[in-house]
Amino acid sequence: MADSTTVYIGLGSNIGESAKLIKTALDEFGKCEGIAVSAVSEMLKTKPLGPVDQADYLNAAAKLQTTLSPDELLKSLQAIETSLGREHEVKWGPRTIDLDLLLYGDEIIDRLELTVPHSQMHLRSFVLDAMCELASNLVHPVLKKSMKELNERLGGGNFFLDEEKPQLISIAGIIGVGKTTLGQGLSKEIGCELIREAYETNPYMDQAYAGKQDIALDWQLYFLVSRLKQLDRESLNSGKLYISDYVFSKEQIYAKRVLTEEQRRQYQEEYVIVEPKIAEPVLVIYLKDRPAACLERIKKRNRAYEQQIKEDELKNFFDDYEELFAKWNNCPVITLSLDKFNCLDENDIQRLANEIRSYVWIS
Ligand code: PH2
Ligand code: MG
Ligand code: MG
Repeated sequence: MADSTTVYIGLGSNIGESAKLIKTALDEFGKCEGIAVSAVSEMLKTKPLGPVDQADYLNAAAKLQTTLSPDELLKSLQAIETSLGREHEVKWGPRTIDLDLLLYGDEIIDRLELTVPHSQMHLRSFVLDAMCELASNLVHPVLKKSMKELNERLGGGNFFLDEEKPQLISIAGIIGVGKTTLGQGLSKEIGCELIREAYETNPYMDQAYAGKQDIALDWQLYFLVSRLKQLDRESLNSGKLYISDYVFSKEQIYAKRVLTEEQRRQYQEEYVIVEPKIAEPVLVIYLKDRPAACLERIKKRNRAYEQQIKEDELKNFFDDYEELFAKWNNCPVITLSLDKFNCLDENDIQRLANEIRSYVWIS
């Protein structure tokens, strides 16, 4: 097709004979003047995303060549939806066929009737799995990351921007990686509250790092209570942005590493009461650096109690964090390697803040 644009369409159905409906929609594309289908992903059965209880979906993506403008193409998609029995339905509700314009070349369109790239495609594994099949190296024009990279952030999960939740962004990573520095830079750039780990007030830090095993339980329980005070979902506002310089899930890492078996049993009794009350992050920023480089930073900032820390201990925590995020699918995770990102560079902070805006609900 002369002077055509490459576009990607997301297809979904969970009413009627979904596989047949998706095939028919693809046939209809082919019949449209100015549209040619050049590739189609496999159809994937996916759990329904969103607040509505409904049947599983079949989802797929298609690559098209078109000479139509974005608005003409949108009209064609809507006409095909209507011809296949799509009715006016509730938001997030079940549908016979849903045809979403995901990408139109590398155009960025932000109008009431049409947003391209699709405003939540980067939050949905059922979209990015299909996109990876068709074009894993294709770069998202707003986020400037490949489909593959965006998909890896989701851990197989599907998410949506939920204004009902506190918009908590948690920064994770081992001691000395620069979580607080990043949190300070980001909270200033984005203009939101920074929730800082209460280690200065924890009266057990010195003894704990000096290896006094009998106070380890008090040490960890102090943190547990302070996390609850800071991250109790009742005390955070829905729709409001917060950044914390730690991720609550690290409590289990520390409990495993620093408590004896008996202490851990006692700790766990309190943990199961606290854990359900804690606001889950809507986004995690996982900061990564070599343990040796983190040890250098620890020496430089020279907090007395931290000077005992050995590289081997940092390596253990590094492995624990890697394990945690290898199976994490509670929210998207943006992983930053410090060989490519500088927490003190304003341009790096600005770029990251812009990316973050696509992963949180902003009024
Ligand atoms: N579409 C929705 C709501 N939820 N869930 C899945 N898995 N796939 C969809 O295409 C989908 C959904 C409304 O458009
Ligand atoms: Mg849709
Ligand atoms: Mg739609």
